[in-house]
Amino acid sequence: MHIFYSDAHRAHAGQFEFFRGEKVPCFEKPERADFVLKAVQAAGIGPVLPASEVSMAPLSRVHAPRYLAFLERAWERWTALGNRTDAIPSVWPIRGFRSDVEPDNFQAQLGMYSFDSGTPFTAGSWQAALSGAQLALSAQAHVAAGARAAFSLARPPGHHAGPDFFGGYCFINNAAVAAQAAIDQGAQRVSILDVDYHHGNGTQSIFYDRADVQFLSLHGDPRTEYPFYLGHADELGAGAGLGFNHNYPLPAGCTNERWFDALSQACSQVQAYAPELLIISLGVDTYVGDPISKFRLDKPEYRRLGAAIAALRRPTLFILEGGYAVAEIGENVAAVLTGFEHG
Ligand code: OKP
Ligand code: ZN
Repeated sequence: MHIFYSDAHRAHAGQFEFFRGEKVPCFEKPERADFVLKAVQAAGIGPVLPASEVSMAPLSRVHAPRYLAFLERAWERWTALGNRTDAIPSVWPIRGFRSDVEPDNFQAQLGMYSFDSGTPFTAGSWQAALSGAQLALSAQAHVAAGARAAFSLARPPGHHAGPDFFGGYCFINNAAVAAQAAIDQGAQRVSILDVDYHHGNGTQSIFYDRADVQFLSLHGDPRTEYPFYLGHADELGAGAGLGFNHNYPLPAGCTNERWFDALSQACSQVQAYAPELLIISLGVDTYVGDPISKFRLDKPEYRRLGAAIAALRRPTLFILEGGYAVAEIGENVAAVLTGFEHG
């Protein structure tokens, strides 16, 4: 399958994040993409192509225009205030505050458009995120033109980014943008299957009241795992979207068989929905060696995952999300794609 890739991701390189009150190096770093690129090339997955000329219109159909406008200008405004470090939010309008009035203060706006302090906004964050969306759209266009599958290899990831907020290392929801593009081109049903360790709260929020995009996520139980405030099994969708949202929260320590049991439940739902396009939010932070996650999937399971996805027999778009065991994420991503190609 074709791999869509650009070096533009390198421009997003946070200086640090907070971990239990300490400044630690960012887990979501450029080397992640380097290892994935090297591994998919070594595995002979397919040609590596740059982004094609695609309409970016789907962006403002999944994200609020004022949110995108804020991100586009954020670095320039932040540095004009005399700052040299990454911009990190420190105040948020939670319950009881107003969200209809946008404050003028930059830090207050940064808080309005985010949900955590772990997602540094840097000099190149907007350009890198935009490039990731363009790669996802290029991969979508390739599948729409008849390819069985494509892989968008980009960072930062996207599945925590919602209609008007960033967080969880994500700014633009690449999977949602690609799904919207397919819908805009005439598709009636798109499924997004999120296998990242963390719940795809942004994707869920974007499509929660819609029947044209089915969302399914296997993830660490939000009672104990980030992003904590969404991802429970009783979140089934709302209004026209009721019945099209499926969460599979799993306990810390979850091993191969339990995870694959949940996957097969999700796959049955995909089969029943019969989507014209299947998008995989491909995070490999379910790996036993991942430094920030608590599932225990072993290496051979990634090939098995690829084969299970292939068995759904749908045009398939793989979008890179998380995975922080830097040396192994490449091998595990390549194993999923290999399992798919041979499945
Ligand atoms: C992004 B993706 C680690 C705390 C967790 C946020 C995790 C975001 C994961 N210091 N911080 O879903 O892989
Ligand atoms: Zn994750």
